[in-house]
Amino acid sequence: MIIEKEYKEAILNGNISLAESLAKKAIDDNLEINLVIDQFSEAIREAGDLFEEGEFFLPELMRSAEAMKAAMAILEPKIMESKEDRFLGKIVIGTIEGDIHDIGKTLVAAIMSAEGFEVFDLGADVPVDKFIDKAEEVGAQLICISALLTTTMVGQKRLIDNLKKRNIRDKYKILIGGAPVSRKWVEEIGADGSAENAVSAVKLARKLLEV
Ligand code: B12
Repeated sequence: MIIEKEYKEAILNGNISLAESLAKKAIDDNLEINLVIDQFSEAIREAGDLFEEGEFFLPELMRSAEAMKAAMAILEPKIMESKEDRFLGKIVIGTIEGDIHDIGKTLVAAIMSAEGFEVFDLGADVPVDKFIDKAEEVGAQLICISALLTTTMVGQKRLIDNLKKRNIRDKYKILIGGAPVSRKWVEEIGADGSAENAVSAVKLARKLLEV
């Protein structure tokens, strides 16, 4: 995907006001919100690549993330404006313990909610059992676990193992996601699926729950 220069500039320079004005302009110009989010997402991934290559240090990555979050704060209410007037089921979502990456998870939650799911967003750094307890409490059908670090994705496995120990694995569909998640990992831990972006996550959720 080609990232438009301005989006790249806003995120890579951690320019919050430029990121905000691009988001506002996108809304004013009636651009397709998902495509705008894709632009910002690609730009932040590029920041991640620069960090990995040692071109960016943590403070720069953090500034990029702040610019991304500022843009998302403007775009997310727009997603909710198109909220469907229907109830498709209940979803518990969060980022796994030890992991504070919440931009992608929040996006998945917003799009699920706009589609008509009731979403219980537990935030980031969520202990495994908190997902399960919440799902039991609200009678959810789907548990969505985000992990962005290779060191925290083991929590996705632990959650499924704990469901099995409590003899309630079959009560829920489990979707996992985040940059390090592969098809192989989905199979290895016995999750029901994964999606590489929020729009495919919603499609898969509807397919799995047959709603
Ligand atoms: C932004 C960012 C940060 C921000 C996070 C801000 C925040 N509040 O979220 C800050 C600067 C704080 C940060 C910190 C760290 N980060 Co960081 N970070 C990133 C970065 C650049 C982008 C992540 C992001 O927001 N992407 C944009 C969103 C829209 O995309 P997404 O998260 O992938 O989500 C989409 C899909 O994955 C999917 N999805 C996501 N969740 C789910 C869940 C389900 C159920 C489903 C179905 C789908 C789904 O849908 C989403 C929407 O389309 C990534 C690079 C990358 N390639 O991912 C590195 C990255 C994840 N970080 C990395 C690292 C190492 C760290 C730190 C450990 C650095 C450090 N030394 O301290 C810390 C971790 C702290 C912690 N304990 O969590 C590494 C991880 C390497 C690894 N293999 O584990 C990466 C890959 C960078 C790199 N290339 O080195 N980070």
